Amino acid sequence: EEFRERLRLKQLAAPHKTAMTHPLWPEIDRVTREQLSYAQQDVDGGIWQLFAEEGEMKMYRRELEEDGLVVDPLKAVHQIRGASAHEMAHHFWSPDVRFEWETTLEQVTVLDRISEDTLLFLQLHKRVWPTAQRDALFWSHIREIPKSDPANCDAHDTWIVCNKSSEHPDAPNDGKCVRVDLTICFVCQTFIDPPVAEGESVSRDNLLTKITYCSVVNPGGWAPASVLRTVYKREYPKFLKRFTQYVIDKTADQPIAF
Ligand code: 6CM
Repeated sequence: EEFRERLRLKQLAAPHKTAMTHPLWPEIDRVTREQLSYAQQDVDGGIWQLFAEEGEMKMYRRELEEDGLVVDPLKAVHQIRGASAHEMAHHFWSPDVRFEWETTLEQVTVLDRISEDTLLFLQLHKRVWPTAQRDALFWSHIREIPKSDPANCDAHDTWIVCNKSSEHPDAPNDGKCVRVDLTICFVCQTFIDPPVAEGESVSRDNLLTKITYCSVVNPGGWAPASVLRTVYKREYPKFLKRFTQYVIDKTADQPIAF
């Protein structure tokens, strides 16, 4: 009796510090690794079509339809100065600041805290005329890639946020809203550039962060291809520019968080 009580208390007092003991963990771990390797593949293979370019930011897509719905995979690369990979990834992941940069949202609910680094989100997005309103239910996991991992290459550090559609009994897909199916990753690597001399400290002027953003979104129900492609073409560049500038401004006078 006492053992059971202690065990329960232990589970309550020390919930998953990492997501490793959660039933979703095998999927979270597998998809995050897959997305990291997908993000690191070159875009110069000929299958990617450049559709937006501004400064260092380049956005590519592949036209793809499934059952008549546009699911165009998107891959964007960008480079910014003045903020670290961890700062970029943290602000992309954290629900606390989402409304400060995300403009397509009406409502965000954190349905579950799977662990310190993994949340389950329900997001209600703005309606895009003339289609039905969409929502998205997904887990969102943030992690640093160990320095020893070959995926780090010559970077100072590497961080990833991976978002993947999921399910939860509190928000069944009951048809009241059209639910999108998404797989999204946001990968950032800090480079110390220009390098600092031995014994000198790194300032924000030495931070060069490379960003890769990949997304595949199935709209989940009828939506005219031309409307979707027009919205994506406008909204994705807007998102990446706005988001990166937001983090640069927000962190400018703070100590660097690696
Ligand atoms: O990745 C982005 N945002 C993350 C945090 O919100 C998260 C979001 C995924 C949503 C994926 C798109 C769902 C499509 C719903 C309809 C779009 C409405 C546009 C309304 C325009 C007024 O991963 C950035 C997502 C940037 C989307 C363009």
